[in-house]
Amino acid sequence: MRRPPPRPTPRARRTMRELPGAWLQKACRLLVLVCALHLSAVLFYYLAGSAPGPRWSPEPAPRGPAAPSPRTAPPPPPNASQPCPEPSPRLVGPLRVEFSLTVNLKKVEEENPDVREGGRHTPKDCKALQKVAIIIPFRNRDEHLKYWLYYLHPILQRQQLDYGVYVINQGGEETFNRAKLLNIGFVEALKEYDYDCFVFSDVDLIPMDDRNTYKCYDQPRHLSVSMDKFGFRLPYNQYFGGVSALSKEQFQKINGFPNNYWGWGGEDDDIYNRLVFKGMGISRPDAAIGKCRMIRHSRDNKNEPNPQRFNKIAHTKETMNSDGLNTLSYTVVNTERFPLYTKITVAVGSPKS
Ligand SMILES: [Mn+2]
Repeated sequence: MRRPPPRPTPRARRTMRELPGAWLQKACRLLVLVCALHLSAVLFYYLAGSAPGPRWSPEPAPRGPAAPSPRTAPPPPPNASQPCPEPSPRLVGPLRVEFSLTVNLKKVEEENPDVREGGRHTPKDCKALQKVAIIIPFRNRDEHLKYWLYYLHPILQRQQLDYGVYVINQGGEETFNRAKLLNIGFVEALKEYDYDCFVFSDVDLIPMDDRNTYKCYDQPRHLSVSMDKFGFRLPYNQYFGGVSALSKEQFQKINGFPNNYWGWGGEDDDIYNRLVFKGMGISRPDAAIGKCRMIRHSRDNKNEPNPQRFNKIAHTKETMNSDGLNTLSYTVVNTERFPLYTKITVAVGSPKS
């Protein structure tokens, strides 16, 4: 059985008759009251210096290992004679890396006041554990270099390294020769400072975690172990391309890198072979810390895949003692000292010479 709908009470009937004017007025008054209450609460917390909810911060909150808050751990007094602690307490862990922003080098200079002319930096508070020359083989990649400088200078300073940035620019129009440029960087950097470690980095690779320290280890180090380009994994176990670090001794032990790989590919495998033939192994960070991004680009002119590379890699053992540091010949065309890097333009010859 269906019950008849309840009849409105007298009070309800009256309210309905007053609608809409009076009812709306009541609702508005209530709304204003709530707003005023909210505003005064916000004002109170703001003045008390602890606004509820997340506070805006100019930098992404550091994740990863504890970056000591200045309140709990005051920085030690500057003492440049004390060795820097290991790992650096200034590291923040994973970093956001993207290439959509526009980099203004003037601004990067201002943001890195402790980088000296030529792209040099020495920690103030402690004595760096290593003197690191960063060697970047280069030609016509100024846009990529801007990103590299923007991201790497802050990272390298947090890693508390005594470092210098050397961009080795291949002059002329001959086919690109990455490994020879790296050899030249080694020799030229040593003319300037007593470096004990050399990081060889492509200009388009940015680490995504500052715990991936750009320094040398007991064994030659491969740093770019999980690149976005390869789905954040090693393309193959012997891969030694991208970013690597060798101490002065390790580099000299293998007679440097080959000078005869013209065009793209193979030189990194030759370097790997050299290390193995001299009884060394590869040291690597774990896959999470070793993540890095490569700036997307099309293949450069005059850097076509080298068709001879497979044949050459097969003969590293016979060629490594007669092709390398001991046969390196080139001419420096120009040395320019910019605020954030030193650019050395060189003539490297041609495949036939
Ligand atoms: Mn690339």
